[in-house]
Amino acid sequence: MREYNFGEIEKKWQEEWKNQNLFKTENKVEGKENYYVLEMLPYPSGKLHVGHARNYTIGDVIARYKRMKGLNVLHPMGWDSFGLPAENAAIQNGAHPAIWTKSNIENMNRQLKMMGLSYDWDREIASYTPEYYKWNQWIFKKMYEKGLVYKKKSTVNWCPDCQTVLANEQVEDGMCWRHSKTPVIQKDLEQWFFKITEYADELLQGHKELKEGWPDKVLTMQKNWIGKSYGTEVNLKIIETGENLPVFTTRVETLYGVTYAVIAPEHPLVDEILKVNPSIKSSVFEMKNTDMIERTAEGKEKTGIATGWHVINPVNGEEIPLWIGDYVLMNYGTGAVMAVPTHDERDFAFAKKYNLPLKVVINPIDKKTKEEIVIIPSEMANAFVGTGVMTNSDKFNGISSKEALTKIAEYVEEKGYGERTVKYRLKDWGVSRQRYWGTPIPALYCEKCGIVMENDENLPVKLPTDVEFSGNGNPLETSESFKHAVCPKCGGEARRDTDTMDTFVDSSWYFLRYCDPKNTDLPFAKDIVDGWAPVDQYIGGIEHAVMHLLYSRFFHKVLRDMGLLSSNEPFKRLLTQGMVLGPSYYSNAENRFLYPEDVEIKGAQAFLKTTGEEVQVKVEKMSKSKNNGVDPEIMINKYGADTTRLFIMFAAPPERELEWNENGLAGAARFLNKVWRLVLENKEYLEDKKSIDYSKLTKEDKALVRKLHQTIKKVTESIEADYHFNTSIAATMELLNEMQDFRANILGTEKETTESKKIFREAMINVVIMLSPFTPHFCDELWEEMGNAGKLFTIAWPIYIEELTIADEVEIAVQVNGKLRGTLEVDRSIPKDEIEKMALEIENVKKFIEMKEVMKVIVVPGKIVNIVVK
Ligand code: ANZ
Ligand code: ZN
Ligand code: ZN
Repeated sequence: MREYNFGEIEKKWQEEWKNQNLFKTENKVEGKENYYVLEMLPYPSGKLHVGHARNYTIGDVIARYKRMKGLNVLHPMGWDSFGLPAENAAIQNGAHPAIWTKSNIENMNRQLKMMGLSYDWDREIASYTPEYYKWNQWIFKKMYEKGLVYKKKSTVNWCPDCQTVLANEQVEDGMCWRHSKTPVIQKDLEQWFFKITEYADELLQGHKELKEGWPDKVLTMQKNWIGKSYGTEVNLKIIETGENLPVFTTRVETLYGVTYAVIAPEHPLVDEILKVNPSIKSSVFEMKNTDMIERTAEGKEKTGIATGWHVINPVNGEEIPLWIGDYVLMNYGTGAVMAVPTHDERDFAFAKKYNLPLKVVINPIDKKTKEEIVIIPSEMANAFVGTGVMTNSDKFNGISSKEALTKIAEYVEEKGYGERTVKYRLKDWGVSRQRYWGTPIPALYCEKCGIVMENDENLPVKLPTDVEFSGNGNPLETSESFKHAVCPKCGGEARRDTDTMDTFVDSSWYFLRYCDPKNTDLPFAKDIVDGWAPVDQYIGGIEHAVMHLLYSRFFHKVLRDMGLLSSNEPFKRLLTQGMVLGPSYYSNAENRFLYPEDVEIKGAQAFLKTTGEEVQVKVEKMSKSKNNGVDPEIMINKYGADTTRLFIMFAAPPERELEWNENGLAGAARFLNKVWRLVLENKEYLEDKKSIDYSKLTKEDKALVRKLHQTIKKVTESIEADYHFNTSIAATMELLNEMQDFRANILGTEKETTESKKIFREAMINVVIMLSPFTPHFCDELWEEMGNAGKLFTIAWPIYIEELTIADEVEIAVQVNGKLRGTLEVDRSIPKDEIEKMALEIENVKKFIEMKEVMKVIVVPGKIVNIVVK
């Protein structure tokens, strides 16, 4: 018998599948329903990591399974290939980002092919190609025409030495990543924004449609991110100017307790104040330059500046001081708050620090006595944030604070002091990036016409090649050919926008482009996309719960409103895969993470080979810094793609964490070898191809038939219910054990019948078919060994017969007047009257019916016999 040589087999089938164009998908196939399965497209960093391997294996198993279930499956792959790392590489070693990116894609493409994934490579897309980014520009323009794109000033990180904008990840401890001694400052620049806030409510409402198919935790994260708040905007009159200062509060019932007001350092009023009171200029400047992450960190001490100005609380006419505070954010609410230190933690801390007055307006109620507990402000150690009874609030005294929330809001509206509003935490999406490796923004600036979008026929606006990657400034600004352009409107001279788009734009609609990847007239044709969208099953990491998954939903809705497609949501079902964990080894003596090859493992302990020191072992998320990652390519070379895939699928359900261990891989390899031998050593049983005569089965035959059908059922149901592939594989392993027993104890013995052989053949066939989504090369090879043509990818998934999953022998309870008097072990096929006769013959039953009249006998087949006597 020949050995299972995975290297040879995997290469052979990968070529065969490619030559036959097996995974090519038509947009429409008569009589087949479309099914779209998609894995999040990777950033081409250069090498596949184990998280990718897991993600794509999950997707591939689903794609293959659905195809075998008779669906027309779309399963594409592409490259999220714009972004910072390519540009950094260009700055550091001079290679053009395109060259770096292209070679990374080539390597990862080769690695993906090693895994035997069923992608339709004809639909491959890469976002860095002009054929793709042309449509980013086209969509940007359409959004601009619809008023969904606009420009406004916004704060960015700026390195004075690089003379350039830095991404958050390029700021390290407040310093520039390239200039460790240069503090990063905050600078206001005109930036492009997408008006995602216009869809805030629909993005929230849309959760109803996703409730079934998306994990709760992702919906919750999106809900918090959108952050809908019902509140009231109250106008405080500024004494110095006579103008109104609107503040947003969700707790208007505390309005009588306001003792000061605070505005954000970016608030437009600050400039006016500085004109009159320039002495606070430098403190304001300092406050503004602390980066947002630090400013809003929880538990951070709040900083304030007294402006010397005052505002009036409209409900009681009190004059209260106006402050500038770092805990107030300009881009939420109105950028100004009414402070109630007695009932808000942040205000309390601020008031204590700056000695501002406290005024209690809500007193708690004692739970037992139901009496009001009067709070003494000077004795407060914390703010009282609960509900209670109103005090110090004029005509609202004595009512509950819950009731006051509505009453005071109504009063404020009635008096014209303000009105009730809804605010969202969600902010408009800033898409301008001052860098090269992205989609150029198709805008121009003309002296005469102002901002003008490039004409459609001039799209794409291509990235120029005459640029310098010096690390200083935006490389696009070094290209004269790019900067100088013709105004699309008046034909005069115009300056091209040198910003490029956030790469999240690329990934917000790529799943639609796969449907119609070669379209040159439109991003995609409506009828084709409507045939596929929404994606039936999307698979990716939880780290994309908010931005990518929210931006894509926004784009989908915008494109729908432009009439380009019909569905409301991009992804019907979402699976967020768990992390891959591996053991890390940490040496206290050397104060570093060790490489696995430097440690010796003895049971649960590990020792540094060179010194014998016992080192710490921890199972944690694989990462470069902990030296605990595995390289999927090395695993595939060592064990084969099929074994690697099988291990990944068997070790944990897809949404859970997966602990990588080589023993598990070895176990998967052993199992495949067992299947291999079983098939190759028993080919003789494949000869009789006649169908099974189920009336001629022995008890042992029946047991194997039952196990087979139970297994098909289990495997199918585990896949259907949340893709619990580990259960599917475990069930197949059990079946294999029974087959081995059957082979040893029945076949070739006097117990063997013609039917036994046919049953064994049927089991062999089904094992190979059911394993094929997991280990496709291996199974195609066995399938060929078994004398079949055609690839398993195109074979129908087996169907189980419910009847055959149930044991023939059933236990029936026999009752006399409702009391259990005996049991019967009978074949399920025995008719009712037979069972009745047998029940009446049981010795113990006889005792209870002796001398009595049998009124009636109720037989519930397979369950119970009740004899009613008088
Ligand atoms: C007075 C008050 C009294 C408040 C009280 C709370 C408790 P959510 O629920 O998250 O929407 N706030 C408003 N705008 C702000 C801004 N730009 N920066 C920082 N804080 C701001 O939060 C709304 C509450 O957060 C508002 O209600 C306001 O403080 C504060 F006992 O107003 B509240
Ligand atoms: Zn710098
Ligand atoms: Zn012009």
